[in-house]
Amino acid sequence: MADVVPVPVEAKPTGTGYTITEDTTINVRDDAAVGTGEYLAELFRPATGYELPIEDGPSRGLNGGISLRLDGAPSDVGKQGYRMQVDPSGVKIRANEPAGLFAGVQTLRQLLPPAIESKTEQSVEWTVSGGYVRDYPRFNYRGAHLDVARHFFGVDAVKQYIDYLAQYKVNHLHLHLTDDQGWRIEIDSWPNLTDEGADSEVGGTPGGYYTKEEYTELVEYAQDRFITVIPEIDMPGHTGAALESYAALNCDGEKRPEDTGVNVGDTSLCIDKEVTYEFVNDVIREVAEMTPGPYLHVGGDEAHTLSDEEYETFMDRAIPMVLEHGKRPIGWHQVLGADPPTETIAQYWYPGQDAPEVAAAAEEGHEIISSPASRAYLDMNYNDQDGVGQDWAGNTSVKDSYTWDPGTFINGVDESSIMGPETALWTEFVETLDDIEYMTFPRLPAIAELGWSPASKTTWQEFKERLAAQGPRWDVLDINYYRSPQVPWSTTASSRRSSATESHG
Ligand code: TNX
Repeated sequence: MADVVPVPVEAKPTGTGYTITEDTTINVRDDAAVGTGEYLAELFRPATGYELPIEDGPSRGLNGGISLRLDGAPSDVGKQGYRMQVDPSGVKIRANEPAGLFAGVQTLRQLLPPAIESKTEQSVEWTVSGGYVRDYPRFNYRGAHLDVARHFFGVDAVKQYIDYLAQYKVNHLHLHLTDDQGWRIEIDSWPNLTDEGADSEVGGTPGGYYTKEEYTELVEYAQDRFITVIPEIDMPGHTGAALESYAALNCDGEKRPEDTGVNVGDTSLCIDKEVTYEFVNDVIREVAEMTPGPYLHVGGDEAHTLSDEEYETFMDRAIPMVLEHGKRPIGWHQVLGADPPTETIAQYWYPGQDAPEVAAAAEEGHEIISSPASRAYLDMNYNDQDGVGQDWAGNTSVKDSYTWDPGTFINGVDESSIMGPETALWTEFVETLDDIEYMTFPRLPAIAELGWSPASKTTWQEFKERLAAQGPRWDVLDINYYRSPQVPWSTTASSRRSSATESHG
């Protein structure tokens, strides 16, 4: 029970456990739990080679199997928590809501040997150690951002990322869908956005975009894992791809040239043109229509070409459109400069702890997502040698990403105003899924634990041991993780990168 990440609220070992065998069944009584039962069966079938049929009805006899039920959980585990009991008669997971069962399944997965992650049958004794777990999150919101604009990542790569988030109980995926270098989401009323604005990326390679069907496929894949997709349409700055697609959106009436560089802050929609607001309204409407989740992110960062008045003029019109189309607006914390309505959530991203404007906004009732670049930016390099990212917020070691408190990081902001932490992975220099994995592991699990586990249980000394125990799982999953020297990885564990360089000499 000791090695689970994020560390559970309460876990007590109690002797003899349960062994999954070819006779094990998955028992599900509530319709709302069937999806999670099937997810669990699909997760465990390849490595065990067992059938693991889903049965409805009470657990029978000594081999009670794995039962998932929406009753019998203590009320203090809330909507996302669960209770789990493991003894020789079986594994019982109980929750108040399906999301809690899903969280319990992720814990169960980590209680089995790493070989459970294999896609081929392994001959291993599948014993879950005996014990009792009671667990629920510290923050209801635990997010991860992925920039698919600077480099485009297709449906399969994003699904893989979603699986990684699910594994560590992250429950929001923020997709940065538009920027200077590419527009990545189909909008019917403005077709040039993807006909012209999607065919390149940083460095001049081809790029791409999601059709509406593909976006919906991602949203549903995430939903099945209790992850809410948050689409970001970054405005009024970071709009080079839109300005490249439509001459009318430019103040000078001329299309902006394709942008394959990494500059920021030098583009903006034209604040004084009415067509700008028709465009913004159409885009927000269509994105809202294809997004079942409650949030829509309007970006709002680094509009350096605009005066404060122009910025405010723009946000005064754009933010109400988000509300009119039924979504709650989120903006990077600069959005607070436009004094938006209090429903607007501000995502804090500067590296430091002093942000008086954010503290004042929290005081007025705005909720805050905590993504300080010095801790939560997965595109920062680990040190001067390791990483495929940047260093403007400083190098960020695994320990740096773990040793902060999302609830108290911003001076003057009370924990009650913090929705939760969110990692950000900007992809100017992140080009492949291998790169994504290298920057994400092990820092995303670190921040996922800060988002889920009680602050009293998150000490670096213990965490680095738990993290080390994840290494063999990542090896089996073929994840290209960074073998930080801060973490006492077991000597048998080897990442793909190091096994390629070390063991074939
Ligand atoms: C700042 S963070 C940006 C992004 C860059 C990132 C690189 C934020 C809201 N804006 O446009 O990609 O730095 O780390």
